[in-house]
Amino acid sequence: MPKKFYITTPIYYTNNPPHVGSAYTTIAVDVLARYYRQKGKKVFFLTGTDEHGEKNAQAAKKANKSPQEFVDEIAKSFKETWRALDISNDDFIRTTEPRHIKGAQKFLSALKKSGKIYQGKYEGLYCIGCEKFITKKELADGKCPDHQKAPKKVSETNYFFKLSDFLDRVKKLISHDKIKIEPLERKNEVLALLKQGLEDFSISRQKVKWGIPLPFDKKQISYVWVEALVNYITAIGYGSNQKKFNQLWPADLHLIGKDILKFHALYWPALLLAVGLKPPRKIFVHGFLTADGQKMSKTLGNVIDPIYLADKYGVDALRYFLLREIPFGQDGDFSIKRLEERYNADLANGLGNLVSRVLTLSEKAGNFPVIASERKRAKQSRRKNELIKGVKSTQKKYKKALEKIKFHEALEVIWRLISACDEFIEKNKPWTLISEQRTANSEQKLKEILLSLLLSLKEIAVLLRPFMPATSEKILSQIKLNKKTEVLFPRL
Ligand code: ME8
Repeated sequence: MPKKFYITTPIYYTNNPPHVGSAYTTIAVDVLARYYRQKGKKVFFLTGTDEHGEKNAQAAKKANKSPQEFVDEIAKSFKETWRALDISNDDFIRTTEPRHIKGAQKFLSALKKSGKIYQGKYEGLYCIGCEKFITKKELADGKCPDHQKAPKKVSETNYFFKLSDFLDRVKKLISHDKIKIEPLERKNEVLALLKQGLEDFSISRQKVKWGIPLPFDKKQISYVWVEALVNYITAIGYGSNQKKFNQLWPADLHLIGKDILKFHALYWPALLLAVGLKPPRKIFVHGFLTADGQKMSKTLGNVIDPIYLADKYGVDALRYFLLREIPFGQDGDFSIKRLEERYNADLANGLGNLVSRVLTLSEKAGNFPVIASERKRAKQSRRKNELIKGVKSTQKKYKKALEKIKFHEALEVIWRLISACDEFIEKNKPWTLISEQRTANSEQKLKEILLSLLLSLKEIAVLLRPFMPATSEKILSQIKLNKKTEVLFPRL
């Protein structure tokens, strides 16, 4: 039985259509999903939309639409964008779907049954942009630093979750990497939060209407964050398909941005433990794409439409750029200038040039077919020639980088092989062998050179497949290597 690999993106708010920030996380998860599928794992890749709560309701009001009508439109634009960006998700959960509502209510009932819910009065501040209760300490100049807006004062009777009862257990799980939080500095950040101490949090809202009613008190609706986190289990059958749920839970990886770390690393495991479910295995946290140093966000209005970028530069160029430019985990400025520079240097002059060079050479040499009988010879040349030796070490380094979720390193390794191919061409000057009157010897040498280049190119295309699926297919179809030659290299 192949091993399952359940991987998720956050579910995005439907107050606005997708932007390059949400595309960033989704493309990253897509690359991992494609990589692990290629490795033979039974991948389940989930994404979706977070449609309830004040933030979405306010956006609908502003657009003069009913909340349902509004979120239907935005959810559609998310689905269309992910199709356009070649995202290979296995499911798309919307929190307004019956399967989610049913599962969320089951979860809320289980939480109540656990005895860890109590009624209390909340008085304090709330940032609608974050959909979270916020303390004065977290503000900068009286405003939420992420949304540049003053929070509103809230005073209402809510239900609270006894978070404090679970913090010791959660701390142990995180310290011992039973819930692995990466990169390390994020794990330390969570441990520091735990050291500071955390207050119980409210799981319901009294004055908000757009949401899921609490099964034990219909006058209140579920706090949007509790409901949103639960998507990771309702989508795989919690409350509707127990068998599927048992097969897929716990999640192998939640990939998120650093803005929602506390919810995923602390609240979510505690909520799961309260109802007797396992916590997720791993949470990987990436940084922010910034514009002139400031977080790109829909609320701040400094975002770029990923479809515009894909139309202008190509889907694969966008996918490549986002994961190559900024070391994954860190913040980094998104700039069109850099995208264009990388497009020209890495894609047009690097990869594109190598493909056309090798194809032209091979055509000029008479396109001798790379047939199965060449395998033996290629095996011999593998022992001799540096280029083929380099392919093996490229594979190893690539695998290591991707499994540590270091996309930029994996891509760097591929581009080193591209440079090695260029150097190999310069060194061996196959064109001199093409133009010469060919002897049996020179013909043999030419074949070996071209075969090494074609095989390296094939490997480059295979390694690029998760990142740039269409480009990879195009290269593979252009070089048309005989299927049998594939066994020369161990599969990934
Ligand atoms: O927080 N740079 O939804 P959201 C990098 N609904 N990534 C970015 C980004 C940026 N500038 N802007 C957004 C929510 N993202 C909740 C999540 S999950 C149970 C509920 C990405 O629409 C990044 O992954 O605000 C971030 O964590 C996420 O979008 C926030 O999306």
